[in-house]
Amino acid sequence: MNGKFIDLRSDTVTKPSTGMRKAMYEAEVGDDVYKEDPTVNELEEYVAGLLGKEAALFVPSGLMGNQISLNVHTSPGDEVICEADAHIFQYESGTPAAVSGIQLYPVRGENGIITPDKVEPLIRPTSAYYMPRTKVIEVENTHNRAGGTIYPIGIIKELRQLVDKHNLKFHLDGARLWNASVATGIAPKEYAAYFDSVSVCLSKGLGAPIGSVIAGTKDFITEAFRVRKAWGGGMRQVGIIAAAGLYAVKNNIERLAEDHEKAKDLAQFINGLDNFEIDPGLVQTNILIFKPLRKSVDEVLAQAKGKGLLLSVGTVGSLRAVTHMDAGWDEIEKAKQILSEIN
Ligand code: TLP
Repeated sequence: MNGKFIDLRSDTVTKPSTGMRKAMYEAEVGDDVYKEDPTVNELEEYVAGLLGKEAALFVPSGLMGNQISLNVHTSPGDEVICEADAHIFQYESGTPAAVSGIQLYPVRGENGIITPDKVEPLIRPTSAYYMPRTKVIEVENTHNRAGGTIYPIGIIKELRQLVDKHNLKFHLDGARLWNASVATGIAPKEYAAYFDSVSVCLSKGLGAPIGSVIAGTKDFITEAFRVRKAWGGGMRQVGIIAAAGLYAVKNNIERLAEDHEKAKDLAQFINGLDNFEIDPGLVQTNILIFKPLRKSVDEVLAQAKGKGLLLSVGTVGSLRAVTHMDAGWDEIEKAKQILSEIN
């Protein structure tokens, strides 16, 4: 809860729990620019293990995790294929172009999912020296703007075959990979096995105040470490926040199932109202995207806020609600009441 509000704008709004703060207080620290922070080292090893990768790197944000990964895989003038609603395309401030000198080639997927038949025609022929060079395919699991949809592992496998066929790299924006894993029972490392680099977040549903981790081969991480420093992301006694991340991955993954139940319950309720449109079948994890039928998005946001409920904007013309650990069942019941009063 954000003060008097029921805050469903995002799963980033959670506050560190008492247990998490205790872990932060007690964390052993050192200078991480020298790789001497034992808590950061432990977090990186732990997450590398969860993802079945050789090595990992703690970074301040999901954006930096994605953008360092893309930078390492490319040279200026190269191209990355992604879905049209991908976070790297919609919400990362044009960083691929501004910082790495690369361009994105977005392709519209179905509910955020792109399939090899849509992607392969976009891969530039290596003989076409006058075209950008395709270097990376990027996918997002779960897919934020599509409403937390889960990438079918079969499609990931097929995309990997395409990546190998064309000698590309495969990056996963796994900000909410934990949600996909809990919803399907497919282990994070099973998903991660298909990718050259994976970025996961600690500050979304897991409740840490800050931080993401990227993982890949030792060589990839060595280069990522260099880029992180070059971009001003070298951190010092940062074990104090890595401890929160470690606490989050050790304690808060399994409980995401409850957030998924809350989201499904809320989606069923919204589906029964005549002032909104939602496809409850698309609510597979903790994100709901729904359309107001009688009012504009801005009007609903304002009216809901006036009644104590914070929502955010989804895709064009739609609203977003995200369930998380700081909004329990009571808050979900109150949110339902407020939504039913919006007319
Ligand atoms: N998403 C935020 C906003 O930027 C929209 C949110 O509230 O959902 N990948 C994905 C799939 C994300 O959803 C986000 C954050 C990021 C990357 C970036 O993470 P941060 O905010 O840590 O840079």
